Amino acid sequence: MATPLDEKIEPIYQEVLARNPGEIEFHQAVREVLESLGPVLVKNPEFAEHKIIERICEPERQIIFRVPWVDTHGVVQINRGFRVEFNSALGPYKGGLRFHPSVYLGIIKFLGFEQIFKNSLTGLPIGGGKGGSDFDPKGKTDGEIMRFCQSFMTELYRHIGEHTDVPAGDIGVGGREIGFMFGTYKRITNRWEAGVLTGKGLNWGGSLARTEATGYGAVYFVDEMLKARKDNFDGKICSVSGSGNVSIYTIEKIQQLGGKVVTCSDSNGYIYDEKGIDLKLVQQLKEIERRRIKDYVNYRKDAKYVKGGNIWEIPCQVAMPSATENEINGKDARILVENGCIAVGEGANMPTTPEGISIFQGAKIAYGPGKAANAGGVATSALEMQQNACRDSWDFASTDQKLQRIMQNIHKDCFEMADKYGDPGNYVLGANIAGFIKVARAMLAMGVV
Ligand code: NDP
Ligand code: 2IT
Repeated sequence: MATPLDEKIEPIYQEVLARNPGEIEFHQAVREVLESLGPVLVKNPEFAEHKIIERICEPERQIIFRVPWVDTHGVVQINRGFRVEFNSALGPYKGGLRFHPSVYLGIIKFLGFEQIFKNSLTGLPIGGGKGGSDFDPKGKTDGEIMRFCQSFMTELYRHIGEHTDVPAGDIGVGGREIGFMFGTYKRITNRWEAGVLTGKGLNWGGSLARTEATGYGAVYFVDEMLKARKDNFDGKICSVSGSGNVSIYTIEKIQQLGGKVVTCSDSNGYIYDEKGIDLKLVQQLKEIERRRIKDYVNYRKDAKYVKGGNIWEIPCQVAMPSATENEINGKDARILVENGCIAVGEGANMPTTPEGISIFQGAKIAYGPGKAANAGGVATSALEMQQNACRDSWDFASTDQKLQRIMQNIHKDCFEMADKYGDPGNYVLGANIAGFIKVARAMLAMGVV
């Protein structure tokens, strides 16, 4: 039931499949963008002539390296590290690092590919890249995390830099890991180069509001989608998945805007708290004590923990998937729509399968794809780079205000582009085309490089 590709684009997609065998998440991300680009080639034949799509689908550089480290028991462990520098037409490669056992090249390439268009949508001068490792941080001591990060950076340092490639966090990488990696970079290079990493600590070059930015930004985006339908968050029952960085600040902002969040989760199960999630408790368990979400019910007796289970069966009006890719499939999307869901905003990257997306679109609910809805994180990373470049630090309120304005602009660009291309309200089309055109024009201007 996939949307057919334009006849000029189908062979490009076939070539991507043939050149990148087995990388199913990368194929999925590429296909979703290519499905939107047919009409763009009609209006801009020069993009086809200069093979812009073919070039955009091929990373500029892919780095894979060994990461050896020694665990608490003195045993040598070996992981694999990745950095895919996908596209630098708009600025230095920019994108997070993911530490999760599921990481392989196909995951990093899907994330890097999405990042190109997301970063373009922010309107800030950042190219697209992504990296990470199949290292599993769960159950590791602080010492093990530090030794892993040091080994990882011992190779990565030679590929990054404030004008070259600027990593940040993603799943499994937060402030603690960025600190260990920055320390190693500083030691090896003998440079206090703040702009080489974002998501830094607040007293050593980090930006206020970066921690909150992805979640806050995703809620600002959904708020804009609701406003476009003369609606708002007030009194809405909301479902959020995950209980990490993005989920926590998504919950916080929804609550500030008057919505009621009744779920959160981790990879083992979900919490249903009909009275509304107690965010302070989630923060205590996850940010401070690094425990599992099931412990929530030890402190909130009316809440339920469902092991395994399907979080999307809980009725809600707004769903914000904020854990990982492909967490909402066609069946889940159907259940959400049947239960009265009117808006979906993706805090995670590619959390909805192609079938799920077509169900949301068929039902004409407001569906905000990740590359638009979760762009607030990387946008605020770019604001962190701006502060680093002028050795300044801005207050929370003004940084948050810039974030809000950026999300409003992204919404406007996607909305207007969908209108212009004849499918009003289709944020997938709007985001893909608006993100693509900026990169394509820059690539054209720079010649065949
Ligand atoms: P965290 O590591 O802070 O939290 C991840 C959360 O998602 C945890 O609750 C985790 O549960 C759950 N999760 C991770 N992998 C899986 C899986 N395979 N199945 C089920 N649950 C899973 O990561 P973030 O909050 O930073 O990232 C969440 C999503 O947001 C990702 O898709 C990321 O790419 C995206 N994103 C993040 C940005 C950022 O600034 N951090 C910016 C834009 C997008 P468990 O502990 O059990 O693994
Ligand atoms: O997916 C993402 O946009 C991120 N993980 C944030 C990247 C960044 O550079 O802040």
